[in-house]
Amino acid sequence: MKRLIVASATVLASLVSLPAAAQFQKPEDAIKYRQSAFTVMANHLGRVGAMAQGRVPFDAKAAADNAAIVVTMSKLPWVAFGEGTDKGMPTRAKPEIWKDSAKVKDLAEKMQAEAVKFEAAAKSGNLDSVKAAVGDLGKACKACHDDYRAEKYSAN
Ligand code: ASC
Repeated sequence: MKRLIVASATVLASLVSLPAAAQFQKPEDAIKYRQSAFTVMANHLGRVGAMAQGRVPFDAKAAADNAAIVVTMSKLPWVAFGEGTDKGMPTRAKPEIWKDSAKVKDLAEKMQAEAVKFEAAAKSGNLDSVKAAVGDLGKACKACHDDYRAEKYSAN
């Protein structure tokens, strides 16, 4: 039993020390992962966006819960943009992402910072602050989409 625990711990240690890119066995896995993270993030931002637009009643607790999910998701996609993940399955990621990596990193960090502010606004329970923060976060999303997201999915 003890040996099994030691062996398991060794396997775990090697897993967590692997470079991030190695968490994906093939480009398709990375693309699927980042698309999934963006999808979940957009879904939970959208729920609060609907409140900000008055399409659904403002629920401060739900807004704060959704915002916390947005913050968590906002951290996840970036590791899945490693070299060689420009193709492997249909993607809207433009090739420029891998040429302008410093610019993309900056946009990604700005978006994450806006997500943190958005969560703070949601926690405040003030609808006007939430409206402003949803707008700012949406702009940070768009800043990257404008230059780095294609209109159409690639063929593969
Ligand atoms: C969203 C969402 C996006 C961004 C973008 C901002 O809610 O799903 O992709 O905001 O539309 O312009």
